[in-house]
Amino acid sequence: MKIGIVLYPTFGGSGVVATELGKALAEKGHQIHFITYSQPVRLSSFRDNIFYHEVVVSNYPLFEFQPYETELASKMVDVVENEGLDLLHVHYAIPHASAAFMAQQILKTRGLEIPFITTLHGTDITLVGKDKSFEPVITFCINQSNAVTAVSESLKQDTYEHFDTQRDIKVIPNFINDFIADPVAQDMERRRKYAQDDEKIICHVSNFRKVKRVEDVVRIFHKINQTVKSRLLLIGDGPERHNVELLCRELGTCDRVMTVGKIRDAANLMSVADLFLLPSETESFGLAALEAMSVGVPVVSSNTGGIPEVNKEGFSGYLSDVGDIDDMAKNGVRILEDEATLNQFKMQAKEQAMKFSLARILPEYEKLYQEVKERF
Ligand code: GMT
Repeated sequence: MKIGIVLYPTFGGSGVVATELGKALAEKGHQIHFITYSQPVRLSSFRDNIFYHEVVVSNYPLFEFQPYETELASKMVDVVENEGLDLLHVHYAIPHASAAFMAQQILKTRGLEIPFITTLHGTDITLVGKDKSFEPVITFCINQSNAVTAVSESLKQDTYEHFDTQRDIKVIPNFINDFIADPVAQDMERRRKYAQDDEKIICHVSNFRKVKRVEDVVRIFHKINQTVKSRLLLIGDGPERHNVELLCRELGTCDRVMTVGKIRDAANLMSVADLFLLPSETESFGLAALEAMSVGVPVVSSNTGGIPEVNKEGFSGYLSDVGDIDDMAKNGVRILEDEATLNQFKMQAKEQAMKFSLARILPEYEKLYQEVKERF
């Protein structure tokens, strides 16, 4: 099939999933056309069957706000017409689904019919979606999409709760392509760049937004470090970084905390870690936790949103109430305290992640594409 994928090209989970999905589909022989405003971060090199169409927004002085949605819809029309696409798959409701709807209507007037599938990723429903000013557009987009998917059962329920829709929402979880071969064996030389042999490495990856509660990460680490000598590896960047650095200074932990900023291949670096922390306020899925598990890193997380569908209590890690720093620290120590327990959790983390392997999830998308195409 010829598929147009519309996404946010950034480090965020929705962009990562959309890009990895496109790459995997291209490898299976589908022709993939990414449509977005800059090259997706996970699309680093040229590959067969992959095309990238950049949406350029004009900077006309009249526009106080640049009309991205209009430019995006126009680009979709252009790509569908000239590349002969079979369907559009948009990741994130706004403005991608609304632009897809507009493109679909424009194409109809030109004698072309194309279905679009919307994948809901979370913040479009749980955070942005709760902002009532977006509600009419999101409800409309959900109802007008030719198929809707959500990345977790929890997100599906949230969608029904916040929006006036009865339509069928198919849950297709996020996935992982690469798994570490042996979760227990660590590259000691590489590990020594971050910690001494008698120290554990605790890790967190996010966009450092409020919702991630990165200050909780620092506090949990600080408590664990009082029992188990460890280092904290922070990957990513965002609005809370400064506050996090201030907190490290206040707690006197700066010399044990490394903030490496945004990196393309976080999972590769995460493989040096022994524990991943994800204490988020809300999380529709928690792709970062799944990535950690895929490289054999157990997870201590909050029990909110879709996280319990990914992180299994007492198996791949532990879950606590949002903000319960003491419980999370206690669970971290439980995992890290002795080598046998840690190694068992590492193996189990990988085992749990394998339930979300690309090989399992990709056919679900392909089946949906076929169904939508036939139905349309
Ligand atoms: O977490 C973010 O702030 C980024 C956001 C995004 O839109 O990329 O992530 C959301 O989608 C990811 C991929 O499906 C999920 O793994 C994240 O849980 C979800 N974030 C939230 O729900 C806060």
